[in-house]
Amino acid sequence: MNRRRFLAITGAGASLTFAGCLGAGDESTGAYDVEMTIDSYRPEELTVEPGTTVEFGNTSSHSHNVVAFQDAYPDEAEYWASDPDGRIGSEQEAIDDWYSTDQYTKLSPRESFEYTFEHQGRYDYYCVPHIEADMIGAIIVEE
Ligand SMILES: [Cu+2]
Repeated sequence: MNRRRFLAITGAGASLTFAGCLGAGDESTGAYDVEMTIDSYRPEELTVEPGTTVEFGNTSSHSHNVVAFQDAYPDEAEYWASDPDGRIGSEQEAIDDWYSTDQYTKLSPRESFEYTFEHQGRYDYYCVPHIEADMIGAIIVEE
């Protein structure tokens, strides 16, 4: 094994160890741009520049998701949700997904997902199982 390869493997191991330190219920690690607590996103509103990748991380002991309100995003943007493979194309599909056996959008404790916000404007989102607890958030993209 050459040295560069060894360093690459060591690096991956180090980040895995770090992720493993994020205990359930630890709600203020600062490890993610937006954290999912037991029933809220923190911060509830986040302002970023165009092209910023935002990482949403579940630091609670409950499962959550991140689902865009239909049409509550800039005209140029596409529908988005916590489904990295892009199988979810509308709010209704996201709701149906949560109540199906697929749950593509589900983020279990200590899981995270990233989304890059390219277009300026406001992106409102919520958590399907916790909408009644007002688990809603917004990403505001501006220069
Ligand atoms: Cu939730």
